[in-house]
Amino acid sequence: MSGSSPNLDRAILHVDMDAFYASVEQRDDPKLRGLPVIIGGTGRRGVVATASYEARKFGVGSAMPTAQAKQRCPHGVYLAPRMSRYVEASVQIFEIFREFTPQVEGLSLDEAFLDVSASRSLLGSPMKMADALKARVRQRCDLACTVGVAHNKLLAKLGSGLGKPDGIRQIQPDEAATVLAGLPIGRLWTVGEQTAARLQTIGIHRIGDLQQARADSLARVLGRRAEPLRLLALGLDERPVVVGRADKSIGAEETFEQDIRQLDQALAVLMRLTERAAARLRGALHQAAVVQVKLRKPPFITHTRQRRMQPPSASTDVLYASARELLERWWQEQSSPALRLVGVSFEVASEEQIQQDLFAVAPAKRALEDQINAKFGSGGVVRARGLRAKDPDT
Ligand code: TTP
Ligand code: MG
Repeated sequence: MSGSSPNLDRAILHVDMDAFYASVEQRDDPKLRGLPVIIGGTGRRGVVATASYEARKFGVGSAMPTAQAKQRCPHGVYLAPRMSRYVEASVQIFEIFREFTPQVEGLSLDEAFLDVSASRSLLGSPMKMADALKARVRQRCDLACTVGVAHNKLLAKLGSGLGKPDGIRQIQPDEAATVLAGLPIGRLWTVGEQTAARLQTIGIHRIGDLQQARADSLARVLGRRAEPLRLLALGLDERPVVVGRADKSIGAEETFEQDIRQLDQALAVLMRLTERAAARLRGALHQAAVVQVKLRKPPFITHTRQRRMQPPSASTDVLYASARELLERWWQEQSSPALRLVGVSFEVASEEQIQQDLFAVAPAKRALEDQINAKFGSGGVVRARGLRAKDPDT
C-alpha cells in the first residue's frame, strides 16, 4: 500500500438521532408513543420524510410516496413536519455534543461527527463518552440516538448505522475490513448509483468484492478513483473532522395535488417556501452562499437551477429575489410550463465565505472599511485572509 500508514490513534464518534422528526413528535405527544408515526407531506402527492421504528416494520421509510405508505400502514398516524420543533431539538443536541469536544462537524439537523481524541484524558474512553452522551441526550431532550465509535469517520458512521436504534457500536481497526466485506457496494461512502452500476459490470456487488478486486480491472472502470475507493473499502479513511459545517443545506419543498400552470401561483408557493427555509437559516445563525430552486414538471422530470449569493445573505427578500429570477427564467424556457413540485434550498455559507465576501464585494461595507481606515490609519481593518498570510505562525 502506498502513502503513510493509517492513523489508528484518533477517536471519532458519529451520532445520529433515531427516527428524528417522528421521535420529536412522540416525545411532545405521549399518546403517539409506541404507535407507527409517519412524518411527511400529507397531500395526495406527499412524500415521507421519516417514519417511527414502529412504522418501519410495515416497510414504510423516507422518500416513499405517502400514498404508498398509507397502503402499507393504513393504521399509522400521519403528521406534517413541524420544522421549528426539530430545529430547537437540534440546537440542544449540538450543545451536548460540544460538551465532549469543540471538534464537532454537523452533517444535518440530527447527525454529527465528533473528534474526541483530545478529550480522552479528561473524559475517559470513547465508549464511556458515547455512553455519557446518550444519557445526556436522553435526560435533557428525552430523545434516543445511536453512536458509532471508531478511529475514523467512515467506520464511525458505519457503526451508528449498524447500532440503530438506541445503540452504541464500536468498530475496531482489526474488524473493519470484515465488517465492510459483507455490505452491498452502494453502502460505501462516495459510491452512488452510477459507480455501483459500473462496478457491477465487473462482478463487484459487495464491498468485499472491491477489497479483492484486481487493480487493473478496477482502474478500467473507475480510472483515478480506483485506488482511493479500494482504500475506503478496506476501512482506511484519513478525512479530518471539519468543525462547523452543520446544515450544509437548508431547504423546503412542496408537491402539488394538481400541477401548477400559472406563474403567479408558482411564485406564491416559492415565496412561502423561501420564507420558511430562510427562517430556519436564521434560526441556526447561518447565511446562504448559494440559492437553488428545484422544479419538477410532469410526469417526473426534475430540474435544478442555482445561483451564488455574493455576499451571503439570510434575508428573505434578498433570497427570494434570486429564487424568483431562477424560477422565472426556467418558466420562460419551457414550451408549456407546468410544475408538480417546487423546492428552494440554501447552501450554508462557511465563516470564511462570509468574511471574504464582506470585504471583497459588499460596497457599503467596503465604504465603511475605507472610513475606518481613514480614521485609524490604514491597517485598522484588514481582510482575514491578508492577516493570515502575514502571520508566519498560522
Ligand atoms: P435520518 O437521520 O436519515 O433519519 P431518521 O433520523 O429519521 O431515522 P434513523 O436515523 O434512525 O434511521 O434523517 C434525519 C431527519 O431528516 C429525518 O427524521 C427526517 C429528515 N429527512 C427527510 O426529510 N427526508 C429524507 O429523505 C431523509 C432521509 C430524512
Ligand atoms: Mg437520524
